[in-house]
Amino acid sequence: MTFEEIGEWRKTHYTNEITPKLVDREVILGGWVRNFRDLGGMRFIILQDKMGERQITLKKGEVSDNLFEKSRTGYQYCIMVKGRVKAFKAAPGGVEIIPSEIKILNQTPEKLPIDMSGETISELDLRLNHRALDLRSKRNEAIFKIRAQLLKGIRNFLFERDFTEITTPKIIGSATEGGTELFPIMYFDKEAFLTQSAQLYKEQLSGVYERVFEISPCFRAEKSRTKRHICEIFVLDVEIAFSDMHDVLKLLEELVYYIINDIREKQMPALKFLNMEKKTILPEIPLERYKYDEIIELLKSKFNIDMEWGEDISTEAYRKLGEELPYYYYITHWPMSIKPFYIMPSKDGRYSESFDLQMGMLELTSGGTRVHDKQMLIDAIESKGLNPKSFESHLNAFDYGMPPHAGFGLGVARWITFLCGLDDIREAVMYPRTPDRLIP
Ligand code: AMO
Repeated sequence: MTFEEIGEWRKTHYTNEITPKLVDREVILGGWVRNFRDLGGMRFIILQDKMGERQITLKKGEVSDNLFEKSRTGYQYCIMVKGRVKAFKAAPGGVEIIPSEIKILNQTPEKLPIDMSGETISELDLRLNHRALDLRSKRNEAIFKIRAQLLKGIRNFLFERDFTEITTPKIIGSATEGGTELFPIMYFDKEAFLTQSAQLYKEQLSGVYERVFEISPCFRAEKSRTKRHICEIFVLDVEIAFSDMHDVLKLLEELVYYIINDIREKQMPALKFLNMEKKTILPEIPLERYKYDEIIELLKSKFNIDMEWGEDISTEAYRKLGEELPYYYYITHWPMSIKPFYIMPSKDGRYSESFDLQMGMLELTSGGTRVHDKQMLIDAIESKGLNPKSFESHLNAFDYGMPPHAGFGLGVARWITFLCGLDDIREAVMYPRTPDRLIP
């Protein structure tokens, strides 16, 4: 088989644009063979592209023998088709294309490494090994349409509210927050790190642009092999000057509402494909707010789980919470002892002006009011056993009129996992990074 060149051919439309309005028009489509059916005198190719699919119909005698022969294509062949649009109610989009020419641009082996027929879902690791192919499945089309809508919706929502999109360095000279393990890298002849969070930069920039956000990768060197953890995460970071945690709680619940509404309005077919149209529904806002102490009491009274005050909530306890509160809710006022140095203590210094946004058992977001007083920040850094010297350049920003500010960080893949009803966070990322996966 020789592979054909595209030559002068250019796509005139995406598949979704081929509607009954175009009947009798000649069009050129390009994409991949999702399915090929041979009924003897009739052959059907389902051609997919990034926007959807359409049926190419060949009837023996109606198309040339040559073309009829050439149409014998395998799963995921890359082809272009020139043909006329014909109305046909039973086909996708209510149309079919009667081809006059087909170009086979690339072939595939007879047996693909994963199921692309849509009849079964191959095992996730196998799919991830062949991700560029796997991403062409209908399931992934739905997941990543929802993800794209979510990212677009976040930007629209925040731009409408006067936020400035910032970009901050991902290569850093010293630890951002302490706590989480960092990935060291070589920066010429010096050691540097991949950033774990945009935290310090977004705080500094809230002192310039007042309302800022960034959607960017952060790197977590945790060897957590769970269905909720990955090593390269994509985080929506938001920071707002002249505000405190309560303003942020309000903004975040409005964002959650806006995004779910937007996805339901614009991506209902994708939600339906994933069987999520009755599960990914609008939350009632304001969301319920529980204090850390109330959660501890609830765990004790309902599930007889004894937690030491000041402990983080265990996975098992979160699981129970997810049964009791299977929706979006906030947990606020965490013990200061388990919060990072930049979080503002409450009036009762054992607590902090901090919160998590939960979806059932899953933590989607953490955030809070920040310390904006330099000396207080230095003391907090020391009290966490860190050295203020490593934060010198950050601390400098606090000499020049740093406003009170508050913000949050939201894990995009965690949210997609929930919105799409996925079992494993790796499905929500095009090329996930985990302790065991660096390729592809
Ligand atoms: P935190 O460390 O809680 O907060 O991260 C923010 C959100 O990112 C997601 N997340 C993860 N998702 C998948 N795999 C992981 N390993 C992982 N780690 C975190 C979670 C989490 O809620 N600087 C603060 C935010 C702030 O205060 O503004 C921070 O990074 O959804």
